[in-house]
Amino acid sequence: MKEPNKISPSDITPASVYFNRRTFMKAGLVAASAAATGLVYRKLNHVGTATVDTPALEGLKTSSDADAASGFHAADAQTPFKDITHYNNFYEFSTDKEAVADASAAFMTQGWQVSVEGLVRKPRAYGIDDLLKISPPEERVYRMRCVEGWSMVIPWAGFPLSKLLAQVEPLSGAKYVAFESLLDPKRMPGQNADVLPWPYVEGLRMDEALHPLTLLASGIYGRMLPPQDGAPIRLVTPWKYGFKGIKCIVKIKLVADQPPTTWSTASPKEYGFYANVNPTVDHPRWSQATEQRIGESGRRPTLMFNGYAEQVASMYAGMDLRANY
Ligand SMILES: Nc1nc2c(c(=O)[nH]1)N[C@H]1C(S)=C(S)[C@@H](COP(=O)(O)O)O[C@H]1N2
Ligand SMILES: [Mo]
Repeated sequence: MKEPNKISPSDITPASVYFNRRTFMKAGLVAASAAATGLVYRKLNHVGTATVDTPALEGLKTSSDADAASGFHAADAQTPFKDITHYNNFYEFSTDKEAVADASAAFMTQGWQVSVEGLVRKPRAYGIDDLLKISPPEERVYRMRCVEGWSMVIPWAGFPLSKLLAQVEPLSGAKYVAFESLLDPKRMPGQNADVLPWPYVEGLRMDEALHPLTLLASGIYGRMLPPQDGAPIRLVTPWKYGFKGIKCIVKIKLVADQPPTTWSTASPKEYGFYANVNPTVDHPRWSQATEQRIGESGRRPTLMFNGYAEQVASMYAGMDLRANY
């Protein structure tokens, strides 16, 4: 999903290629697949060089089938930890999904602060430890559908954004929540390239921000988030395309007007503010009707609101979802 005129085929690995390579590896056909294309050979040498070893989260409240009705626990098979942490979109580090893990491995989050400000009664700069103490981590197993047409099932750990917003007490004029990622080109080398405007920014309407599915995530698979997945804190909105899930958040601002978002600024005809998963509204350059679930062969149908219609559809009643893509 790079800006159209900046796409370089050499640094993109389509999900199908990635999947096929993993299959080849499992089948012991590494040499055969490597011989087939130079691209695959180059990539193969890269896979698995980064280690991921973050501390376990304390006091995690695990989810179960009983949480399925609320959407908190998808029954789908969970994507392996290895794939969640080695197939990443995180342009601050690299536009090559498989290079992000290595490129971000040394990223430090000590002393992290998140400023919560704007139209609130009690603005506050939270140290990350205080922020995480707002509520014990809860496991949420969510489907994640990237706008590019691949998907995963991720066991996140985090707490509802609504709990943080309750602490700062929104004023009645607050209609949207604007999020901002860290801006620090020294620590995020991808920010030295103008592939996107920096810092990465995102936004939600207030009712979306307060929805119980909306998570501030600090972990996956019961461990603290590794850098490539957005440490120390990132947003997760499972009924929206993955790019809404802004990583490495440093600012949360409550505002009156719809805030700018990175992808809709970079390519407004292709990416909108809402970004609700919708199999009937195609991307201008590809269909959104189906998706490649990482680890599966073949494509599966994409579900309206990514399968969360029961929980979220009422928020968009009467809205033209084709105009508000
Ligand atoms: N700051 C920031 N957040 C980001 C991105 C990014 O490039 N920078 N990429 C987005 C996209 S396109 C996706 S699909 C998800 C990927 O999250 P994951 O790598 O943890 O699976 O992160 C989103 N959040
Ligand atoms: Mo994405």
